This record gives sequence, structure tokens and C-alpha cells, in this order.
Amino acid sequence: MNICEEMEKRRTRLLGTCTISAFDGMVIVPHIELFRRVLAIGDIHGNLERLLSLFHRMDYCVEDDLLVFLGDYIDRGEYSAECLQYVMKLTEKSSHVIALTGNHEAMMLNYFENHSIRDPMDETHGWLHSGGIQTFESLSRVYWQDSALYHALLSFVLSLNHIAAVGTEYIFTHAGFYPKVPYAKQFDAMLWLREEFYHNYDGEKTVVVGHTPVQFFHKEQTRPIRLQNKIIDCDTGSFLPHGYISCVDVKSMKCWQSAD
Ligand SMILES: [Mn+2]
Repeated sequence: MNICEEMEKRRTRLLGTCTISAFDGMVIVPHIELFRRVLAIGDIHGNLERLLSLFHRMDYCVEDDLLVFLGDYIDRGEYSAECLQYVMKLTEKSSHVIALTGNHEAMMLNYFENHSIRDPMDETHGWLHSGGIQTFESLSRVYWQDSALYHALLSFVLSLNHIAAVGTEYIFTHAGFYPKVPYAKQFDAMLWLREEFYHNYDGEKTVVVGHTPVQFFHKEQTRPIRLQNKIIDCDTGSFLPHGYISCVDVKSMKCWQSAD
């Protein structure tokens, strides 16, 4: 069974209910009619100031909105632990908040499989060269001040989901996916795909992703973009000097962004 069939099979089972179900990293939201907006937030990368600025502007309502974070909360920016904590708190308050994993969270978990926050940084690990140094420093501040919070943040990262099927129309994942491949065979694809996915995706559903700053498509681009083959890219370069963190309502295609 390919991933689309797996998601549809699980959605069919939930049709009589409004329950949002998460199993083994796959989230199913059976209906979207009940939500005023279906919001996606692109990459954050430790930029707490831009994250707070976005929330100040987007008029978020925990009862009426479905909110999906597309991953990459950490790395490059100085406030990675604080950004993780902000997203974790929102998921604790409501089941209408879905947090997906990005490749940066996966790299961080890979680091901590063999290293401890109490040891000096292992400069040879690739994560630290992808912006992980800032995250390591931000997490070690938390560790020495509040080790319970540190462990909660790590558990939260371990609990992040890979993909969400929302209603009949939408799929959310960090980077992309192969519609014809089984779910369990494409964890790396969901974290890392870029051009191959943008060029070849021809599925029926709209796919909402982050991962590649829109500035990569056009240098002057600053708002989320919708490609011709039903891909919406919400990553607006939160770590770039003139970048933003963006939120898109995929129902109306309205967009809110952090301040300049
Ligand atoms: Mn990414």
C-alpha cells in the first residue's frame, strides 16, 4: 500500500468522528469544515523575535483554527530552546495543534544518540555545522537552569510527527514525499526532498511544505508561494537578514508574516 492509500484508509476509519488521530508519526484530521482556518507555519530556526511577532499579527484562536507547524524550529538562530518550548506549549494546550519534524530536529536527535549535553561539543558532527552550535548552546543553558524542562524539550522533539493528512484535500510535511511509496519507506524523503519533489509531484492533493526558503526560487520573493503542481512552500527564510516567518491559511491562501 502506498502512503496515499494508507492515509485514506486511516481517514475513512475516522469519518464518523471529529477525532484527530496520531499514530506512528502520521496524523489524520478527518474533517476540516469545523475549522475557521487551516494554518501552516513554516520554518522558525530559533528566531524567537520573529515567531512572537508573527503570533502578534495572525490573530490565532485555539478553538477555531487548526494549526500545523511544518518543522525546523531549531538551528541557526540563538533562541532554539525557547522556540521549541513555545511550540511545545501550544501542542499541550490543544489537540488542534500539530507539530511536524524537520530535518534539523532529526539531525539534533542523531547527535544526542551518541553525545551528551554535559560533554563539550563534538565539532566533527555534521549537525553543528548546520546551525546546531546555536541550538547546543541554547539547550545547555536550559539544561543547567532547569533540567526537567531540558528533558521535556527532548521528549517533545522525539514525539514530533512526520506527515499530516488534513481533510480530503491537504497533506502537510516538512520537505516533500513520494505519493507511490509506502509511508515507512520514506522518512528521509519527508525531511530532505527538494527539487525532485517540486519537479515531479503530480498528486491530486495540495501539499504544504517548508524546508526550502522561497528566496531559493526567486531572489526577491518574500511571501509563501504556490507552485503549479499544488505545492505550497511556507518557508520564507526566517534565518535570512530580510527573511520572515510566515503563516498561511491554506483554505483562503491568506498569509500573515513576522515584522520587518
Ligand atoms: Mn528543513
